[in-house]
Parts: sequence; C-alpha cells; structure tokens
Amino acid sequence: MSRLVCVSNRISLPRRGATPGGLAVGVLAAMREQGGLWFGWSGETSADTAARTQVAVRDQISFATIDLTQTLYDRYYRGFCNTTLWPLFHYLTDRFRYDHEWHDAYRTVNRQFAERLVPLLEPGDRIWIHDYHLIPLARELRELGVTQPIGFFLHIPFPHLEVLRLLPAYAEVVRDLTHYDLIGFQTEPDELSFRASLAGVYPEGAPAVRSGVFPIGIDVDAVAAEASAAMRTEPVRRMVDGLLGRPLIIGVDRLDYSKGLVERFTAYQLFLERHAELRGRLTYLQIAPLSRSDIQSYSQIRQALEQATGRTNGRFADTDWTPIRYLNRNFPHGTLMGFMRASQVGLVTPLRDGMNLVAKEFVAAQDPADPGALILSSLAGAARELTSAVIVNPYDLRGVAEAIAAAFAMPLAERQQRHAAMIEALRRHDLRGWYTDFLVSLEASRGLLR
Ligand code: GDG
Repeated sequence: MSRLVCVSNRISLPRRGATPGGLAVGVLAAMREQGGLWFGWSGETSADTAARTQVAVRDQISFATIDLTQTLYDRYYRGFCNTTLWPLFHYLTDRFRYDHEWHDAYRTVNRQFAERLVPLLEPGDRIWIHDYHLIPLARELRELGVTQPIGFFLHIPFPHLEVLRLLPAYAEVVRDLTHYDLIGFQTEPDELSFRASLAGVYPEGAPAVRSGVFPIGIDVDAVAAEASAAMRTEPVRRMVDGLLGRPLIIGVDRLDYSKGLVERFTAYQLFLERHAELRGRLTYLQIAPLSRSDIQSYSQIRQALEQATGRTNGRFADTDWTPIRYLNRNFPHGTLMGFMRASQVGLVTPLRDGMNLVAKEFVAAQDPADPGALILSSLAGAARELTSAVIVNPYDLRGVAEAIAAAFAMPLAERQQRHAAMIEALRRHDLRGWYTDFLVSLEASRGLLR
C-alpha cells in the first residue's frame, strides 16, 4: 500500500505542556494504523529560517518538523490563523480581525511548508493535509511539481459565503481549495456552504472539485475501556471522594471562546438562582486547559471565567460545598475519561464547533447500566448525529439552565434509552471509519483503486 503523508500545522509529538486537541487525536490514530510520515511545525520559533527539518521516528511514524521565525509565528499563527480564519469560520465575526501582513505571512508559511515537504515525498505517497492553517498548500505543492493525490480535511466549520466574504481575499481561499483531489467536511451544511462559495466565486462554472462529508468520530470501545479502567486509579478516586457523594456535572474544553464557556458559567449561575432546591446538591467541574494563551482574546476570556467562577462561588458556596470547580489544567486522556464516567451530566455548549469529540467521548465513557445525560449545543457538528442528547441553544441561557435541571432529574430508563441511541450513532461513524472512508475516497478520486 502507498505511504500516508499527513500534514498539519502542528504535529503531536508527545511533549510536556502541549495542549491536546481534536485534530491531533484523529491524525495520530490514522498514522498509528497506517504508519507513514507526519509533517508540520515543531511548535518552536527560531531565528534561523533555513534550519534543518528534524525527523524523529516513533511507532512506525516519522515525525518531520520545521520551526517558524518569531515574526511568522506572530503574523501567520497568532494573526491570520487564529485571529482571522478561526473566528470567521466559527461565525464569531465580532472577533474577526484582518491585516494584510498576516495574510502575506500565511502565504509565506504555506510556501515554506511546500518547499520543505517536497524533498521528503516519494512517488507513491498519498498526501492528506489538515485544517484551515494549510488551505493554500495543495496549490503550492502542485506549483513545485507534486503529482501525488492530495486530500484536505477541514476540522472546523466552513462558513456561509456571506460570512466568508468578510475576508478581503475570500475568493483566493475558495480557489485554493480547488487544487485538492478531495475535500472533506464534518457535516453537510459545511459542504453545502463550500459548494455555494464555489458557485459564488465562479459564476461561469467552477472547476470540478470532489468533496464529501466525513464526520470524525472516536474509538468507542477504547474510550469505554479507558474510562472504566480509570475509575480504579488514584486521581479519579480522589476527585470522586472530594464530591462527598454529590452528583457531578462535567465540562472539558480547550480554553477557547468558541466553546461558549462564559455563557455556560452564566447559565449555571442562572440554574442555581432558579433552582434553590438544588443548591448544594451537585457540583460542576470544568476542565479547561489553556490554549493560544498569548492571543489577547484568549487571555480576556480566561479573566472573564475567573471572575465568573469567583462570583458564583462567592455567592453560593457553603463551608463544605463549592458550586464550580474550575481547573486550567491538562489531564491524561484516561483520567479525563474516568472523570466523565463518574459524572451524571456532560455539559457541551460551544457557540459553534466543527464536530466536538468531547461530546462523543462523554457518551462512550458512560456506564450503560446507569449512564449520565449529555447536554449538547445545537451549533456543534456532533448534534447532527447525537440527536438523543438534550439539545440546547448555547445563547439561550435560561434554556441551558433548565436543561441542567432536566438532565439532573432524568429517569434511569430515559437515560438508558438515549444513551443506547447515541452509542449506535457513535458506532455508525467512528474514528476508523473517518480516516478509512476519507482515504478510500481520496484514492478513488485519482483512480488508484483497482
Ligand atoms: C477541533 C475542532 C473537531 C481536552 N482536554 C484534554 C484533552 N482533551 C481532548 C479531548 C478531545 C480533544 O482533546 C478535543 O477535541 P474537540 O473535538 O472537543 O475540540 P477541538 O480541540 O477544538 O478540535 C472540533 C476536532 O478538531 C476534530 O476534528 O471535533 O470541532 O474544533 O479528544 O478529550 N486530552 C488530554 N488532556 C486534556 O486536558 N489528554
């Protein structure tokens, strides 16, 4: 079989302090099964732009990394990727900023990625490029003479054309995507938005572009096994002991404004206001490892959350009860799954999310005999599959507050029924299915299948 070459902005060499994310979880699984090369930024900045490409081999995967200069990091990563494209693609247009120098840096980094990747490629490779950081990469590679099949998967939403048009060079983004042999999206609305953008940018008729919907999933059995094994471990036992028998509501999100944490904390406070009878009877644990903390809007949201936690705890806490436990820490994945299994309610309320793997993990981590209830934002891609969750609009604070009360009161039979339906949905589109379907389609798109 031909070699798989995955390219993403940052690669996930297990390293201390790195914030894990959904993309890394997915790509690592594909690479673990198929072997091959994973190419991307090291996460380091260095003055020497001509520095070597560093290669490390682990578990049959070659990790090849390059550094960025501080200026490119500032303009490409903090600027164009995370202050222009990220908010725009998540429909959070008030956070969107544009600077043409950032855009130039984005083009430069994509050019550098292409130049550094080309010498590592072999004739039979299948190239799979991930996410919004690298949209121009296929065009750059083609300009350097690469003829191997190149696929692209967008982990985040693709916005409607009228939102995309806030970006001055929006047409370039759409045109760049046409250089891929296959483009994968998380949900049908994302693919439809892309198709509409193509029609908008090419009124006379767009070039033929293959696209498809490949919802990312999880390894259901592995998460279930991880979760039940973790229940016997010290960190999970200590956390459960600290609850003094009170049921737990859990949230696990990278500290990102798209995850709707400020709104969620306000909704929880509203829940405590509206349900005095439940005060002191449950605890909310929010785990939010820091991410992109050197970007202003991310440090602002951190402050807002600390204030909200202080307000709620100051107002409602008792000598033996803390309403919100808010941790900016990173935990091993297994421990997190154990925390989820120990919870009665999972609170997943992003303002917009490509998919949201935490919602899926919460379901798989539950004990089927006594499963917790999932409260899920209608604006997460996952809501299209997990229709048996308690679906909420994350901006409707009263709705979220009442959903917490309803989830808490949900009878066992209803929880079991909803859980079984959601497990079935998770099995329909699991992690292995995600990458195999995508790679099969990519090969088919180039007529490589016998
Ligand atoms: C992007 C899209 C899409 C979280 N905290 C810790 C930790 N995690 C793990 C979770 C989960 C992953 O990170 C987060 O994935 P999500 O999907 O929830 O969110 P994003 O990072 O925003 O991912 C998203 C995804 O890409 C995949 O396509 O679903 O829509 O935004 O697996 O468990 N893992 C560890 N410690 C933590 O503290 N080890």
